[in-house]
Amino acid sequence: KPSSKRANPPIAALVEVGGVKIAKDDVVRESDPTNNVPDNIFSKIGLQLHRRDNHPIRILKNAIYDYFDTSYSSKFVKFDDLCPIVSVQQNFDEVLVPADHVSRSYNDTYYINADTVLRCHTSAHQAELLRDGHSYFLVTGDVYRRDSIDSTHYPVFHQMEGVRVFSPDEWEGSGADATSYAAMDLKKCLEGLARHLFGAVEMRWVDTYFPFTNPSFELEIYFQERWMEVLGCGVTEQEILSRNGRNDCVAWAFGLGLERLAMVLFDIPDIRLFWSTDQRFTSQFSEGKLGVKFKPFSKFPPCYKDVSFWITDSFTENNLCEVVRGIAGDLAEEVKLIDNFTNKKGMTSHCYRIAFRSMERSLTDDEINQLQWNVREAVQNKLHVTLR
Ligand code: FA5
Ligand code: MG
Repeated sequence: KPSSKRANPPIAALVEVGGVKIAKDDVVRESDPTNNVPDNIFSKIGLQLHRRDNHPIRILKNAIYDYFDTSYSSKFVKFDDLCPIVSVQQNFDEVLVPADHVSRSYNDTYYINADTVLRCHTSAHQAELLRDGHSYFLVTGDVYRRDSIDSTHYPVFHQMEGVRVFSPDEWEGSGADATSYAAMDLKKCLEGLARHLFGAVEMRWVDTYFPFTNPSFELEIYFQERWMEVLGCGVTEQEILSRNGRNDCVAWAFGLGLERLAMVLFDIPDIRLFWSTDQRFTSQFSEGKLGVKFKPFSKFPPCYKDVSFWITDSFTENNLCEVVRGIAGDLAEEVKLIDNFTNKKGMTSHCYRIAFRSMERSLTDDEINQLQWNVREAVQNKLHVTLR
């Protein structure tokens, strides 16, 4: 009877990626403190939406390939089957992520053990491909992050990395210094890509920070009444180039969030839909068709449930979201802090509002009450907070 059974169906014990077999027991070990990969994350490994026939993520990937093939006479080498299990060195050290950077924490990243992670970005493959001598490449893959729950965040999503290396003769005659030359070329390339995909769309550049690029930028697109970040990019840190045999060169790199771009392209309102196998979703997309807008098959009502508790020092929102996903799976649409106060004794209380909604059917009151009951129980047992 517990709804959690329906929310998170049973999973296979073995998956295969690029010819490599991955056993569940090697990836999910609840008793191992150096491992924080839950069942529902393991169940996504190997699904590779970017390779599934007529899937919007694959259609988008191919449209981006077309743009690069046309603009750069097919010079970009494409990878889309690199294993998502990588070393800490690949994911962080080789792209100069500082030892104390938050992205390295167990709160943000899925660790298989202290030295091995589920890649949190496709940048994990930059250094090895530069070492292999590639100067133009695209890497598409599934990436994994402990993160919040809402319509534009999901713990597994797809990125496309692009890297282009310039040799000195390319910028020397231009009058610009190497860095400005690369930055200009990068923005021109990505603006061209946006035009190729969307035609006219409202977008803006925002300056930002990444450990592996300088300067660094994000591109935002106006979607569903707000600015949505769709990609990060910048001029590659010289140290990455010199460590990988490209001392005299300059390069740019970008990482696209494919779900978010596909949401804009096809007018898909919620990121969970990409995982749907419901025919009413899957039948709406076909290879090469970029102009089609998704028609919601029906809008089911959300149901809101609040949960309040006294937090402890170790409480984090990502941990709460993991617990909620563990119980409700894709029925959890949003988890949002709606109240936060500290009393005279110094105890801090949080109230979160959880929106439950299925993309495919109406949920019954019984089912939602059962989910909420299970969430409350798990929040108390796993997060050691005191329910109010
Ligand atoms: C990165 O991952 C950098 N590696 C990108 C990069 C590559 C920068 C090369 C410079 C050079 P960021 O963490 O911002 O950056 O993620 C990139 C994109 O992934 C975001 O812009 C967003 O579109 C998407 N994204 C991030 N988190 C999520 C999520 N939880 N769900 C869906 N998409 C996400
Ligand atoms: Mg970002």
